[in-house]
Amino acid sequence: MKSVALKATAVFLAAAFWAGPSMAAESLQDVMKRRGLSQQDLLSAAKTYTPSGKRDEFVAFSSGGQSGQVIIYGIPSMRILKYLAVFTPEPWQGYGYDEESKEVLKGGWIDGKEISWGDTHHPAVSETNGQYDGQFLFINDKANPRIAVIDLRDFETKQIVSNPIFKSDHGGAFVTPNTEYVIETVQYAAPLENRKFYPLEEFNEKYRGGITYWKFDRKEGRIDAAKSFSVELPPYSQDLSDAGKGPSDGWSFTNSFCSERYVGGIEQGRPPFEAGCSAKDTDYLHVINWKKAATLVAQGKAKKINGHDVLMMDTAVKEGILFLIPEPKSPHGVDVTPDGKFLIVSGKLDTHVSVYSFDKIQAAIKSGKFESKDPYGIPVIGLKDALHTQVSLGLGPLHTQFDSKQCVAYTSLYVDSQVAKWNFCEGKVLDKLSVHYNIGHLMTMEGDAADPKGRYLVALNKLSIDRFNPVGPLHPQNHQLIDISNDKMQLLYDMPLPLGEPHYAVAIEASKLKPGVRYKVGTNSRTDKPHPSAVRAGEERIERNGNKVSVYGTLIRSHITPEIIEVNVGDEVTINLTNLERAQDETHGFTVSTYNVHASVEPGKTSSVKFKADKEGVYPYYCTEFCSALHLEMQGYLLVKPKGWKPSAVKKETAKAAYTEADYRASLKKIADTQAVIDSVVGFITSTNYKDFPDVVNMVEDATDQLGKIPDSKAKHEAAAAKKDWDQANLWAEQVYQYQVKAADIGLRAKTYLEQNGAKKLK
Ligand code: RUQ
Ligand code: CUA
Repeated sequence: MKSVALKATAVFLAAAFWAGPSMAAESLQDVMKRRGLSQQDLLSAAKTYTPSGKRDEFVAFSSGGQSGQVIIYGIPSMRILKYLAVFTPEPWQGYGYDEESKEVLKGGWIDGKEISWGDTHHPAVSETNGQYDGQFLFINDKANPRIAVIDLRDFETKQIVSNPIFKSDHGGAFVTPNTEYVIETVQYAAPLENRKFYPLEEFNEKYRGGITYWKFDRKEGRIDAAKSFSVELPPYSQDLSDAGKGPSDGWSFTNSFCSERYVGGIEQGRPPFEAGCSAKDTDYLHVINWKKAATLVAQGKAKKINGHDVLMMDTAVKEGILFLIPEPKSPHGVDVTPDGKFLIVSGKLDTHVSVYSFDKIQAAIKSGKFESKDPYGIPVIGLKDALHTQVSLGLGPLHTQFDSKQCVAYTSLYVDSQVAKWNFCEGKVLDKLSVHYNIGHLMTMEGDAADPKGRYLVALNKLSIDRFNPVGPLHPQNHQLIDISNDKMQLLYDMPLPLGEPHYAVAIEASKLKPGVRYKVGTNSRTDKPHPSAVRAGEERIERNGNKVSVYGTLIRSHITPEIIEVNVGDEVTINLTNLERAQDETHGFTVSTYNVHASVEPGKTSSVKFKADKEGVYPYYCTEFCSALHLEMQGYLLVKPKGWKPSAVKKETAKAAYTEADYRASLKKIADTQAVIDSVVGFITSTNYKDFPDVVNMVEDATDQLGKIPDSKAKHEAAAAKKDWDQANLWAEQVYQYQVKAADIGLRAKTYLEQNGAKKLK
């Protein structure tokens, strides 16, 4: 009896110690009750919860809408991993605040003017044989027709190209099955010549749509504008596109709306655009043989407009590469099935999705069976002659994505706020799930590739209304995660996305992404080439050339070299900094107070900031990433001297001795103790097969670097001590300790890494 009571007391004490005085550990039932959770909630939680240290199966790239950026998150955890800077300056990444990224943004200037935002809509991952290869990401800017190229080796934007003939775009970016071309389609028709005015009365004659095929040079990792071309199209508000694959490879498909060519004019008593642009029952699906178009351009059959090759409509018709097919009603988007045999188009004002057969389209073209010509002479294939089937799904069908299961597709229903699961081969509905609210795009895993991965679907809802804690009249968007691995869809999770309106997203198997963790020392990350102003340790210097001052410096825990930069007011200052770290995640940031510059300098990278020192004074500069225990001390001074300033004006005052011999002895003791820790860590590391772990080898090199700096400082503190200069002796001893601390820090990281990654003991 007594012993039971004692035991109970011990348990109680332990519980009080660990969980606080009031409660013992909660059971699952307790938590369910306390938080009002159902069994279904628990099941959903189990399907999304990703324990600390575990990673996601898929990585999603979402357009960041008006933020001009890309949002990257993991699936199924829905944890945001990065806001990737694309069209808009972004301070954390130094994007638009260092010289290298300013060059990238400059590629997107239009008519010599800076454009500092973008309306991103459709991201696309590069493909090989129609399958996501994880090498590059492309995304468009609808407002200012542009395409950006992002390299997935370092997740940085490398290039922005602006469309030479469009004034807006929408249907980009879409890639051909081997990323030969990146497709960008116009949205609102306008004259193709730049800075050319025609009144709206001449809309039908002078305004044009079009589609641009940007040539992608995979080896360079850049779009080659000189080898890119466009096809002129009627002023039909071309919308989204998709490239054919498998049997339909070599063709691309673009839907359109407002083929009424209505020009609005509510002010003049005419019905508004929305009425005029949806008056007809059908618009046109554009069918284009891009492979043949490329050959025609190579043969010189294009016309130069604004210096860019454009295949004109009459040539395209004459050469038989451009066809139209009616599509009902106010269509939006076109999606090619994974097998490349069918194209699916939804009409926003129709309850149907229309499934077109590529075989039937080809048969009609071959036999010359057309129902009419449009006003521009383009042959129109009859809807009946091209249709495989039509399926009634619900109100406001928009976009379609595919499952890993044969013939299974998912379509968003904007008005119904539902996802419809259906079979496009047999034309029947399989399941429906309500979402909240007004779904636009939807995305399945690699769901527009030749080999979709199934598993999850994300509904990109336009409105979140009351789903989240209110944050004022402007609401976040809502991405809802849905489990599609079973017959019935199951809603798992709501994720607010608070950065612009994400339009489309793509998700790739995480295992296909293999980004680096550091650059080769001295790399300009925006050109992928060695930076001409990179220096190694010991080569740091400041050069003056007239009123231009160039600083060649380095960053390594925990100092910036140089620590003092003196310039004259009016000088143009360029500070180039190379991060010498090899350890993963040892990024240093850099800024100079009040000069509006910032750089994010990841291991190995060289970045430069440039500014005119146009005001005299003292401006601290510092590292902006909390990189080490001595991060706050990673600092320096920019001294901007006034005109005519003379150093003799300063009265030198020697500081009084602050340290004693006892302080020095204490420092030596501290050094000896720290060395013991280092020795034991080194002993552990070298007793394992650490050389099999490249990350650890890098950390060891890094630590050895730090330790290698000790003898110099040691000689200095010993020399000062011999002269009984206790101030100097102490300060240099302290520097030895700083090197030790950094080495020990990396050493401990390496040790933990080895322990967690199954390193083996050497005999
Ligand atoms: S859009 S909600 Cu810009 Cu892709 Cu269809
Ligand atoms: Cu480097 Cu903080």
